[in-house]
Amino acid sequence: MLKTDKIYIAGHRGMVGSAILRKLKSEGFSNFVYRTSKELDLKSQAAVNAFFEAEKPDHVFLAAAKVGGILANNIYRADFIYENIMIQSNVIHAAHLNDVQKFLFLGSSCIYPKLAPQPLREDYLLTGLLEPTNEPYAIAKIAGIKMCDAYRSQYNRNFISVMPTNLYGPNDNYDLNKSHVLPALIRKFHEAKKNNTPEVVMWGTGSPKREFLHVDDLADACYYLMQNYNEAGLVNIGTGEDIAIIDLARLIKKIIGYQGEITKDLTKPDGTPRKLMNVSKLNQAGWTAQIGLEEGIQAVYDSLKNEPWY
Ligand code: GFB
Repeated sequence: MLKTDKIYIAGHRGMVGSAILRKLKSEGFSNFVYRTSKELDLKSQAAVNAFFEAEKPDHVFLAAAKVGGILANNIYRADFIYENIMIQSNVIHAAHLNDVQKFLFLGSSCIYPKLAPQPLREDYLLTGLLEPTNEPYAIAKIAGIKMCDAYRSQYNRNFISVMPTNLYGPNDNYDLNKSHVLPALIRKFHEAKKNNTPEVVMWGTGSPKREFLHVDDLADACYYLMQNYNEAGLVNIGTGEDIAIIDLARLIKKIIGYQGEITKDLTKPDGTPRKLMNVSKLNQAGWTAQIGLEEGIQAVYDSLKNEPWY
């Protein structure tokens, strides 16, 4: 990417999109185009085509998506498959019609089979059944990967797909019904400490393991791959280490200084038992994550004073 190239970040106000924007600005880029979801409905093919024809971006980061935690994925199944397939299909196709030089598609670690061997290698994709709670979302993201590869094959488009692990960081979602586990537990422990509540309720058994990557590390990896990766297939982005949910809860409890108990709500799903990414492909390409989990969570917690619930 040249500093003069026009860069479109779809989803620039979300946790991932805003991190990519921060990273590119820090690298000296300034020729950006972006629209809020009110200004441009990415589910509308006509609106997306008109936007691309008018703006003709050189590079595109597709960070706009319908996202959420295990409960939201399991409840809003139709929304997760419809909205994500519409958004990605419209943006990928418009990128082709308007000769975008390079396109980065963001997927998720939930695309891999529920019981695939760990750590997850990129070639485990489509080798087994998916985790039921997020299958609609996973199917949409798998379709996006395959679409990027199909446009590379038929039209020689340089559209790449990256698969981040579970993410956290600035501009995360703290709605307890829609969020992922890490922001949810930060809010739960903070509110329990503030209100002197005797216990914090953790969903499920706490035995599933998850890998957590700070979104600034993700943005750094996306920048690196946009500059250096030009192949079909997908690239995992993660830290290469995971933690049991119960141990994550204890870590967040310690960071926030909550003294009460952790109890388990076994009516909530555990989801996939583990989804640790094999990041050797990325590491061999020269990139490794820099932000440790405890320091990352502390930094996020220290930045939350303006949240309405804080
Ligand atoms: O982060 P999370 O919602 O999504 O849940 P997944 C991870 C684990 O944390 C599950 C447990 O075992 C949850 O039961 N958990 C414990 C909690 N307490 C809580 C809580 O208060 N809130 C939440 N949300 N979880 C998502 C996929 O799966 O991963 C998405 O559904 C996406 O599609 C995302 O792929 C990265 O990691 O299980």
